[in-house]
Amino acid sequence: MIRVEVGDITTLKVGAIVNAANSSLLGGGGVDGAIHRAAGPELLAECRSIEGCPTGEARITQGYDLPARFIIHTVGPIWQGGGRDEARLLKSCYLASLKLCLDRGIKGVAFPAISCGIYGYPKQEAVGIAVKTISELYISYSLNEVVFCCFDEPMAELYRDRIEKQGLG
Ligand code: AR6
Repeated sequence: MIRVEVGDITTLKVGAIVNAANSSLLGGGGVDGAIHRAAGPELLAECRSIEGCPTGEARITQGYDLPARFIIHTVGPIWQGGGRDEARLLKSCYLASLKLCLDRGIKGVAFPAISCGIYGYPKQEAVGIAVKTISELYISYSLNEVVFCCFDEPMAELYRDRIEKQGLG
């Protein structure tokens, strides 16, 4: 099942929440900052041991003080006009996250709108990539539940529209 929720992703009790991180994996603003604050300092210690993550890839840590068991940290592309492979890299974030779910037996995952904040990806295009990639693949990656967690209602509306157009609503 795919659902859209409005709220703070750090409060969700799912197998894993996905973090829209930067390649240092050492924290930042936006959803990344919120996740580090809510998970506590042990998260930063584990992230330091990973030594970064390239754009389009993902790494997994424990969830520490979060209700979620795991955190999947993925690094979305910074929007640079569309000619720098941004679409492929954004899709790759979703694929890499799905793969980690499969490897760890995670059945429920929540995604934020990767790259749609500080990284400036046009929202409609990013939502299109997220919904298409996830809806086509989540069942084959053994997931039962995927949540698109949005911070605000207009963003949630973009997801709902897209899900409806895709015939999943
Ligand atoms: N729960 C759910 N969604 C959230 C939350 C939250 N607590 N907080 C923000 N959002 P962004 P990016 C939404 O900027 O564009 C960091 O500094 C937000 O409204 O967090 O991938 C990293 O360290 C937006 O729709 O991530 C990187 O340097 C979406 O999450 C950089 O930002 C993503 O916004 C990554 O930028």
